[in-house]
Amino acid sequence: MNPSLVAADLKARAAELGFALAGVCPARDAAGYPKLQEWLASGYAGQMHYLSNRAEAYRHPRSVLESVRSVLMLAMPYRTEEPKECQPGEGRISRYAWGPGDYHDVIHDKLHALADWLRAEVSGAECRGVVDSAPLLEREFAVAAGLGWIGKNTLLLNKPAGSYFFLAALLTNLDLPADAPFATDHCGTCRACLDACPTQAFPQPYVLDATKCISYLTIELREAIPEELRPGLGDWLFGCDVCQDVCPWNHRAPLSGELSFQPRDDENPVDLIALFELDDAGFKARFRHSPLWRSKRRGILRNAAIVLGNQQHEAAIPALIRGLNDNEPLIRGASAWALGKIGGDAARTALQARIVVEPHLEVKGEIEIAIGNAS
Ligand code: B12
Ligand code: SF4
Ligand code: SF4
Repeated sequence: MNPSLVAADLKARAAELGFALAGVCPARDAAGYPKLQEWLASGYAGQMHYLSNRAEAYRHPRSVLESVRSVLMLAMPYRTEEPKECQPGEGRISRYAWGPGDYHDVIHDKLHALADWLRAEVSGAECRGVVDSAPLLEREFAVAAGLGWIGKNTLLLNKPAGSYFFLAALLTNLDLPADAPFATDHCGTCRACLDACPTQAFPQPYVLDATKCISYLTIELREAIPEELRPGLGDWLFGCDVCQDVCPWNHRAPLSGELSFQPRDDENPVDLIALFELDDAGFKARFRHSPLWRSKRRGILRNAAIVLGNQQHEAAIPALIRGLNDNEPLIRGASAWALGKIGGDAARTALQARIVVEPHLEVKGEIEIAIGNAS
């Protein structure tokens, strides 16, 4: 086995599978580990306990593959159509999530193909492909493998490719020749992402307080979204692309031809009122294979109610009254808030009727406030 040839062939295979960037770095301690600890200690991870529960595992990629010697870092672009402007009653899904397939599934299939090829090519080769969910600081290893730099918005950026790509890694026990780490930062004096963030989620450049990030609020948070952050959600139903949309390096980012990443007809943008017609079975049928499944029906309808409240969309009142009578307290609370924002007789009457039978204390409180707002 000639390691240089194996690395070159591996990268060529990765390119055929749709990975636009590929680079190798040695498996070593994560230099960003102390920063990760600092970040967790600051409370910036909020309820993402899966990060702190296995913090120790982030120290070295051997916790992902015991025999690891090299890490092949990969990037797969997902930019497709441009987002259409939302009309009242419509909401936005982040570009990475609006397609018919979940990127974890799409990329795992490709990583399996790459791993099968490597095992067949080199006897004794061990490997494991990961995307997103393993304890690996993917952006840091991507910098080490020469893929780009971490921008002030904390995402990995590459001059020609921008940042609309997923990162993935193939860990192997082979000693492959390493690429040169990316040593420069091309953000310069720009601060477009920091200034544009609707919820001011960056306490300083290169640091994100996830508890304020719309992506966290709409996808990861299982509870009510803090009231002071709700207006910042604007039209965002799931995820947020603002700090990437404004980044100058994304203006010429390449397009992806991957069918699973093209927006579904009804998801650029989404009809929010129609979402309130979906019961559990209807929600499952529509979203089971989409990234939106992660938020479950209760999270998506919570978000939809907040967007409708932000839009003060009167035609949404019947849908929100449905939400006010839903089985899920989270949906009832958000719908009450939205009705309060829209206000008027119909909204107030519905809120007053609901408070009489509302069993949940927290939601009762939300309804009382909403009645005050609606008056
Ligand atoms: C948890 C998580 C989130 C959280 C927290 C995000 C975050 N920035 O950490 C939330 C839910 C908010 C989130 C949102 C999004 N995410 Co996310 N997320 C992750 C995940 C699973 C772990 C990230 C992590 O470990 N964070 C921990 C902290 C410590 O990282 P950090 O703040 O960036 O700190 C590092 C450096 O910035 C630096 N550092 C820290 N402090 C300081 C201070 C100074 C002064 C300096 C110089 C450096 C520095 O050191 C740290 C360690 O390396 C990764 C996948 C993975 N396994 O890596 C995907 C990942 C980062 N997410 C991704 C994406 C696409 C998104 C969204 C764009 C989705 C969307 N459209 O809604 C948004 C973008 C929001 C944003 N601006 O970051 C992609 C990013 C691809 C890319 N081009 O970079 C990843 C890599 C997933 C993937 N496999 O493709 N995500
Ligand atoms: S994803 Fe949106 S909310 Fe999160 S940091 Fe970027 S601009 Fe701010
Ligand atoms: S918007 Fe500007 S500061 Fe932010 S990541 Fe892009 S280049 Fe860097």
